[in-house]
Amino acid sequence: QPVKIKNALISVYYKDNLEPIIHQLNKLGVNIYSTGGTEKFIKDLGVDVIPVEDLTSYPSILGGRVKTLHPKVFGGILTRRDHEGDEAQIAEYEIPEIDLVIVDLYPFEETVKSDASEQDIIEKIDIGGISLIRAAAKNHKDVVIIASKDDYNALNDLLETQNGETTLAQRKVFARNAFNISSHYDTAIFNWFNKDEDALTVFKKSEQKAAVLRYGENPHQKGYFYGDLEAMFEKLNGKELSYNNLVDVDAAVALIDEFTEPTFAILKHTNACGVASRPQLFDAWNDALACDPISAFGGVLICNGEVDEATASEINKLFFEVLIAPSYSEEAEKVITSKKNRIILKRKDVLLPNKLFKTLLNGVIEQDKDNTVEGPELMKTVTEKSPSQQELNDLYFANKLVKHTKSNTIIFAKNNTLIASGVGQTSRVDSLKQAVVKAESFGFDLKGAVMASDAFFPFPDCVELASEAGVTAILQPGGSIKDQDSIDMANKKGISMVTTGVRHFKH
Ligand code: 93A
Repeated sequence: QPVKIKNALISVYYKDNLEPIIHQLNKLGVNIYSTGGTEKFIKDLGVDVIPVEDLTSYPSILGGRVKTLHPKVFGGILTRRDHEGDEAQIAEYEIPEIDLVIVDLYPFEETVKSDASEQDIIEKIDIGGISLIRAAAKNHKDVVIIASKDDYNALNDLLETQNGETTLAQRKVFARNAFNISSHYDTAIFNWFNKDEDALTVFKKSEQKAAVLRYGENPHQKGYFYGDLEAMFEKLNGKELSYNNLVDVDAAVALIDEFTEPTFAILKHTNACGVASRPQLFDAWNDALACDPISAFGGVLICNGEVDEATASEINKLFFEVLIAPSYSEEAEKVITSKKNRIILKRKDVLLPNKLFKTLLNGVIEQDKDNTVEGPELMKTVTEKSPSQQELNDLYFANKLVKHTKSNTIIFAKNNTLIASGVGQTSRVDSLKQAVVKAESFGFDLKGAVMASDAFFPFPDCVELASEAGVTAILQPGGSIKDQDSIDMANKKGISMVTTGVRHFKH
């Protein structure tokens, strides 16, 4: 149904482009109600305007915080024109029906961008204006809402061509635009409140004991830990664990728990740069370190058995960040706690959660931990040649490492020792090349080494390069449409390959 505009309420922050509309409304004989600055602007154009204070019988109070928030204003906007009860009340309280509302909100986003003070920003949270927009848009059946300058031209055209009348379809489009404006406006306010730390964090902090970390991943980022470190570790020595320490300690714990035989691992940035399993931890330490003594500098060290004095003395020669072990002999503890900054943790036996969470976009993703690692019984030989018992053992060892190393991952192992790895490269063949270069630079002979890959080979190039480097057995999940090409290459090179059917991405 066409509605003819009789009464308008105009309250705009920026007055530009409003003039032609005022003249049109004036020509159509529309009564104009308006707020302080807007009222003055209209009066200065020589057009009659009624101050909203005359309607409400209240002045603008609290420095302008309350100027249109009044039943005489909102009653006039929200009243249902064909509703008996509404009509009776409107008449009883002498409320004029307002059928056009024009608002330009306080410029909140602009104020935030201008580096204003917090108080100035808060003052720019529009209350009355946003309420006018919501009310008029809700009642678009009878009311035209213009909530932004973008709709001025459309309104002007309608006033000119339709003699002050609008159709329901037109009013509905204006209402839709209005809610676009109001939702965007509230999102901007939310984003400003949310900029330092999200509300959830504040809530959690009051509920749980959160450890305030020195900083996050970098010194300009704040960091917190929610959890109970004391339940997991007894700290024998050293400074507070940093954000990055915690991330590495988490990776170290997950890795070492793959092993039952005495094992030492050295991690940097969550990836292992040295791992060895030996009957004696002393040997495991020395052989783990030999894998890449350069990367080991400043690393996180972990083992799964008691550290004795001889091992502690060896470890003590290295500069490291954190050492984690289930126990230390009395003499070992004395040796290893002699330097004040090194963090020495005694790990307690606690069950860890089986879920992983990560924030991303505007939410959180959750997944189960990767809880499987395929041993020899789950490896399927796909080549003419089968791996030897030693190779099977080494493939198992390498598969454990693959699972805990950032994709794309290539692991070279020999005699229960990590020889070299290629980590986090964007192509698998680059990871492989990185591993070959690393192995060679630390003097390892890859002859007889095994190779494990976290995901399938899309092309036979990895198999070819590995065999040329000396690798004699390969483990991969399989599942590429070109698996056969890689198998053919292994056969051609006279080496063995097993598939596990299980991929171990870690992104
Ligand atoms: O402070 S408010 O939230 N309180 C109100 O009651 C109110 N009514 C309109 N701000 C309010 N407005 C806003 O005032 C409008 O959204 C517009 O941005 C501005 C226009 O003020 P003036 O006409 O005095 O320049």
